[in-house]
Amino acid sequence: MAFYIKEQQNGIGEKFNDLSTNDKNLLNEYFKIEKFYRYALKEMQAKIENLDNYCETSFSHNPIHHIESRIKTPENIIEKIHRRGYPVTMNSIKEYLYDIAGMRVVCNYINDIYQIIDLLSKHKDIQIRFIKDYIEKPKASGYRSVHVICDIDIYVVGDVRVVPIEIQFRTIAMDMWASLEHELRYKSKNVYTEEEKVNLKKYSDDLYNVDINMQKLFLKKTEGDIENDWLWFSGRKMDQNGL
Ligand code: 0O2
Repeated sequence: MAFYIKEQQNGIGEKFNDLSTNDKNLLNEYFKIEKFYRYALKEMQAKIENLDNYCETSFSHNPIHHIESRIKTPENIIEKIHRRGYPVTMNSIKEYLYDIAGMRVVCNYINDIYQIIDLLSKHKDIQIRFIKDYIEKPKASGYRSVHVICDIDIYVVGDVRVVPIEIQFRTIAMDMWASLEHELRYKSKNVYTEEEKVNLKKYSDDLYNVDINMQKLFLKKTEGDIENDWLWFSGRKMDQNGL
């Protein structure tokens, strides 16, 4: 079977030798549209960077610390389709896999996360499908982030493509915990005792308390300054902790 030529040139074609013919056919089809996920990530990154720059020039505050992005690997696409029991078809990729294009936006303060989400939701070429708020309701592991699953319109030579993206919003502290825990436990086969699980969750809770206290300090120190306008910019009303 003629496997996708770019993959062969990159020397990773062999990685797929163990896949069934159905899986290989699906990946061949998927590779034809993979570029749209990359375009979507670039467009989204530009939008979020522009928002950050606007906030810097208008309010002397950068809500965003840094941005990372990735395209889900072909192996993980196939793995997720099988794990979820979806038919091995392009339709499953288009209808059910929202996280092929994945972006991580690491913010300075918790409040920045919600402000940026509110501002993004006002873009006419972005449609939010749903939000999973793991800050309001952390996972049992202690994982905290807000996942925004949205569609972005991509204009390609006279055509409009609607491409889904999963954006994970977190603070620096949440990112620190999630990155280490991702290696240590989430994606590892290591076995954890109850005590170790409780400790990992406690470290996440401790970091959350630091986030809240840093947020309070930021609010106190910018009270009455022009920077404080940032807190009301998207029209979001916050409680006295700035959340
Ligand atoms: P990676 O390597 O980060 O890309 P599913 O995607 O099927 O696993 P679901 O319900 O669609 O699950 O998504 P969920 O659980 O809302 O979010 C999945 C993503 O959130 C993961 O992506 C992780 O990035 C992150 N995540 C969720 N739970 C945890 C956790 O307990 N610890 C850490 N460190 N990260 C978590 P991927 O694709 O599984 O992995």
